[in-house]
Amino acid sequence: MVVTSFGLVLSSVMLLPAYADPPTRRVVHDGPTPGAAVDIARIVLRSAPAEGRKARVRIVLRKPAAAGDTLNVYFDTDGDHAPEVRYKAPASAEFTSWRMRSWRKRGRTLDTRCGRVRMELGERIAVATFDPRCLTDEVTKIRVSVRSHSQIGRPCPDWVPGKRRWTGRVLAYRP
Ligand SMILES: [Ca+2]
Repeated sequence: MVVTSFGLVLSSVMLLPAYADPPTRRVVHDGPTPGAAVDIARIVLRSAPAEGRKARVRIVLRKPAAAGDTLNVYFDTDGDHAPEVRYKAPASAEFTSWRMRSWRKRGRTLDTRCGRVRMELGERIAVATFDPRCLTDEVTKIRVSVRSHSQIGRPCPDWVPGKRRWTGRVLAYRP
């Protein structure tokens, strides 16, 4: 994790009045993180295009993914601080997803119909998809937190937007 010189760069929608709906896209830039095994440059969260479709998280790395590099993508769907869903994806390997009880405590594994994440060796961009209805039909807003680490040697994590911190919310579905 690093506190970037830019702080959290949220999209210009912050200028909207407080009563406005959340936006459908959030971008968080993260400055270089010295020592991070998998240095995350940027994440982009987009609402699902329509009900029945999936929201999308694009994760841009500073260098191509190497063996052992792993992404963890956490989703908040109910507005409280704890995540409800976590995906874990080692580079070029199958991902696993769980229902979460807290940041650390995993519950049952989730059906892949909820969404997926894939990071390919040698690629700088990874994409996660998420069905906002994965757990309940009542989700109207979502937000994410991304943690990278290495499974080889020291884990050296990088968190965006920060350790156990969330992006701004987006609408679950585009209006
Ligand atoms: Ca939550």
